[in-house]
Amino acid sequence: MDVKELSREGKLEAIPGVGKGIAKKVTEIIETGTCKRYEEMKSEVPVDIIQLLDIPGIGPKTVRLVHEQLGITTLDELEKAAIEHKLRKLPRMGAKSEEKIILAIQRSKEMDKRIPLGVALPVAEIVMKYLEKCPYASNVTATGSLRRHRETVGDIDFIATSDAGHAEAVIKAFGSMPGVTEVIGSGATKSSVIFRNIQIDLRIVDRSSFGSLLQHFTGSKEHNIRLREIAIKKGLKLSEYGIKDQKTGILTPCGEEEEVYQRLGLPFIVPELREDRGEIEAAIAGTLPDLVTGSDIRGDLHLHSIWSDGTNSIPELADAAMGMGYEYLCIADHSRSRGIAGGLSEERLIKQINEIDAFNDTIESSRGFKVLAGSEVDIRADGTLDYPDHVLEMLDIVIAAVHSGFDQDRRTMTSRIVRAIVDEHVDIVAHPTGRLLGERFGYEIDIERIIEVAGETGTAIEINASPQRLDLSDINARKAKESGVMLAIGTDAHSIDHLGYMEFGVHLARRAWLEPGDVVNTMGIKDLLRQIGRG
Ligand code: DGT
Ligand code: CA
Ligand code: CA
Repeated sequence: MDVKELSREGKLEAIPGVGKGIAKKVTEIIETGTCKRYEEMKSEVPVDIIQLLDIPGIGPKTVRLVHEQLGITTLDELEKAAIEHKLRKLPRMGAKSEEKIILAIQRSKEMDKRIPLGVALPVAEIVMKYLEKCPYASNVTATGSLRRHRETVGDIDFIATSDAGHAEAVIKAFGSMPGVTEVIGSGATKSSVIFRNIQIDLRIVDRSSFGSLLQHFTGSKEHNIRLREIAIKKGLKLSEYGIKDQKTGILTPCGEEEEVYQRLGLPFIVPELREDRGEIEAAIAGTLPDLVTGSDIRGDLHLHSIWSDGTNSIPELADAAMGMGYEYLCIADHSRSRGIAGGLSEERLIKQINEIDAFNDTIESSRGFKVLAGSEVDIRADGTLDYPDHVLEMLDIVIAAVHSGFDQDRRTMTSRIVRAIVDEHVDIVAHPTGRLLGERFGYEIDIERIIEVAGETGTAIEINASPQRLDLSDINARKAKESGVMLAIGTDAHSIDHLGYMEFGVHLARRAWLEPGDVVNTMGIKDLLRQIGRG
């Protein structure tokens, strides 16, 4: 139910965790758009100080301390004070906390520089459409880290071809694209601009060397350096212009990207693998993985409906999933402690399970599609689960996840999650690091230990495909695979529009070297339930 309605009816206190005090403030915010106490506090505290709270390890007490004692109001001031060892002299602070703060600020600054793929992709699409309409521009292609589907990108790199003598016209059109706020640099065949706060690079080449430039600009730099070494051993020189025979001095441009690999005696390596993480060795040995693709995915395992904080009904979600060619989906609404996210009480969950059963009866025979009754069960601060065993046993799939108490230390957080994983009811552990790209680093956790225990208990680990999370990361998902742990890709969709996030999850899985057999939702429903659920 809507919070506004609850407030009108005076029922806010029915939400777990909401008492008189909070209820009064919520009603005040609904009625006036703000809250008096908040406004009072805001006027007492400098605006900038709020951003200090975003730094992990810095709580309100520390902010108050550094503000009162040292007059610090900005991140830069805090960093400076830490570097000058002024913090360690404050009560309850020491050299260690000072170091932690410096590191956290540096990580936060680094994070501000990189753009989550989910933010960059729609921007790249706008630029792509514009360039494709430019006279004289052909083969417009996004390259760089975006083409490799890295979780975050530093900038967006485009290449295109143009008819001889017309490159400059394309470069000019690029610089005058509506929305460009700055032209950083511009030459005859290349240009860099700022568009929607993102740097966009463009390089124009002749059609004859398109493949060479595409390969070069796709990177990564580390992958390219390795390729150049291989070329040198063969008496060749690889560059963005082509491959030069060192003996004859003849440069042969590659029109297609495949030719670059071919001429180096290698099989084609897909962009997602080009990070120098063993792909060159695997290519030489002929052991490149047969990566999972979007069409291998037979269902989505993590969806929210209107029963908790989603915006679509179960039939609507099922309809959309069938439209995508899926065979099943798993409804995983929040559990009872997640009051703010509309978490389901035991009674409501049981009611939902019954409705899912009834719904399956209506569609099963006709279309062979199945809605699985799952739950995204909160892992409470002590590692226990948010529903009693007899309720968990009624579910097809139990997904366990942490949503609170992020400030627990590494050991506490790890043993908290481990306790949930060893619970026999838990089938999948979701977004294990809790990171939000561009917003929040994951909490401290011993991911190797989590993977080890998941392996021992046959628990799958989720790849959360929401572009905000992409958690596990590619590196950790690969570690999981190498430890024999199965991965479950779920979109964490809160509306039918989010079902398309599966693509992000699949690309991440490919960057993690996953093959169809490593991903539980490439299985048919029977195998899936036998593998992880109650089959
Ligand atoms: P990013 O933008 O930080 O997310 O990462 P990339 O990989 O898109 O890097 P970027 O935009 O600096 O350069 C695009 C590609 O150009 C890069 O992936 C490989 C190539 N490249 C750039 N610098 C070098 C270099 O110094 N040597 C070689 N071999 N290739 C380079
Ligand atoms: Ca780039
Ligand atoms: Ca670039």
